[in-house]
Amino acid sequence: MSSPSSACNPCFMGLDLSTQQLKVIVIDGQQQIVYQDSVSFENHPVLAEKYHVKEGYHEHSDGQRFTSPTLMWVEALDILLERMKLSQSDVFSISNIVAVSGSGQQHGSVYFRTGGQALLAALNPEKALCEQLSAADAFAVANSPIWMDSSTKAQCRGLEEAVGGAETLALATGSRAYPRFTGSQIAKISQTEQDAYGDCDRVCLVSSFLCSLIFGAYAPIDYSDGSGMNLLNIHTRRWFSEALQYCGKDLEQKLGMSTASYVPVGNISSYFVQRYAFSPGCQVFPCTGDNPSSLAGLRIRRGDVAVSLGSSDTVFLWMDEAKPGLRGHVFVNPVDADAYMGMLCYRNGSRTRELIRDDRVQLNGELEKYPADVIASRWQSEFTDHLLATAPGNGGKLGVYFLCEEIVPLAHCIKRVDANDSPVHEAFDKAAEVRALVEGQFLAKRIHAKSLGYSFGAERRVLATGGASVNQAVLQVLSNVFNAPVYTLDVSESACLGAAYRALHGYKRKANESLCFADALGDPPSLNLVASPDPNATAVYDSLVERYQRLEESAAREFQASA
Ligand code: XUL
Repeated sequence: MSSPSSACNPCFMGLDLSTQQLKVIVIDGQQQIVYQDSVSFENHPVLAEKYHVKEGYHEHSDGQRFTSPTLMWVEALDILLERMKLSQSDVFSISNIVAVSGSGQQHGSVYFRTGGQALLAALNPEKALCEQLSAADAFAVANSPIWMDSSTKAQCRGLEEAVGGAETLALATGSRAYPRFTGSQIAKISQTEQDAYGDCDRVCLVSSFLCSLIFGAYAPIDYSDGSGMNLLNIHTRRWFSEALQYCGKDLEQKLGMSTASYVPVGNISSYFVQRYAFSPGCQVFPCTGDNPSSLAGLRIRRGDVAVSLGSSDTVFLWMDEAKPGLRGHVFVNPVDADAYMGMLCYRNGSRTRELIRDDRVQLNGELEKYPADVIASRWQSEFTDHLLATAPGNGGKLGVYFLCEEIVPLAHCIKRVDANDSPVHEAFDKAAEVRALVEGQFLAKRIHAKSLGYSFGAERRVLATGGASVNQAVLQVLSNVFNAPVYTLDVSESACLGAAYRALHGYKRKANESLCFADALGDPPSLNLVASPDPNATAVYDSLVERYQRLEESAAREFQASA
């Protein structure tokens, strides 16, 4: 039952357990933010003293293992909620929160020791969560492997072989095997820490772990974050048994159920009701991964492409059909389980753009060190000048600029060709070099989006975010390459906000199960139309697609041959 006040002013809470911090956003029924806070794992004095993490994690001496102390995440939740309790005011009361959801860094895993379920159900509201879970030694693996971990290459090979090859795995689970994906991480623990694996009766994702704490019992893994494990068949939404068999004994029982991201899990744990005065009727909705939750936070709708132009570039695609392959990822869509979400992560983003602009084109080396603040101020003028001095299609000059090792595709080189596809070994002149880079990066996004199953319908929009989205000339190229209008939107903390939006959607679905996310949320926040496609330029890019693809393939083949 909701309290009378929550019935008048219902609020919706989103949590985000990210790599560096735990965040919270509470919105009211009009989607206005009424409360917001975060706890940094590295900088909060209590956490800093106890866990000694740098940027939220421990990097191990082999440079491949990356873990975070699981109890640190629990203690951060204690701190965040304690502060929230003390911050209540006329405009914000915890008792008004009627629904909660969350998001978590993708792929990371948490291992509850057998009996965790009973422990979560019997927590004493007089004591902090961390104190009780620590005293009970609740985790069979004390340090959770996180998404930065790359120590499982052998298990990735084993997993792909066990299911009949990389392509079979990708077709079923949405991605080929990646070291950070949870399947190979679980396999490594089941192979190398047999006692810990045997002692564990529930393997959670970071998202379902957060949800389990709030729910007070083991919570299901949602289909969308579950798609980042190499263990869920994204078409049937059932566990992919061939993969489970390779990754660990009795894994199906240890993973538990999976569910659509908007089906209620149940009411909030009585622990939070008694300790923080949450309403006993407050509903918990499945937590999902940070990238799926960002799709909700950006309110991407059917047919949209979101392009984040940050130090690395990320593309989210709303897709009705999935055609997963050896590049990129397909997840079940977090706001519509009958649809899909495509995701492409490029390592060469703004840093590479800036280095090319500044003639610092060496492979490796400077990329990581190059200071972001030097760069930002010169985004506008110099890039614009170079792009305006050259024409769409760049007179046939094309280039791939993988200054750091790229993942889509796996390649590490610079390659340029002239209009006859003859290799060019020296840099083009500065303006042509900048144009070749920008056009190539956007052609790559278009090509890889299509190969994941994205369909270029008439209604498509491109939503641009991130640092480089301030540059209109860059966005005009994006618009011409995608033959779609480009809008900018200014949403910060999209994953956390997305969790609050998803709580709101789930809550409203109670009255009408067919209510879709877009209808529950109403009109998206104001978008600014910044570029419309020019049909002449678009025709030029249509004619460049195959040539760019060949150039990229030759870079990928070269890399493979040298590996
Ligand atoms: C996505 C990925 C990262 C994490 C970061 O595949 O590994 O974006 O989700 O939190």
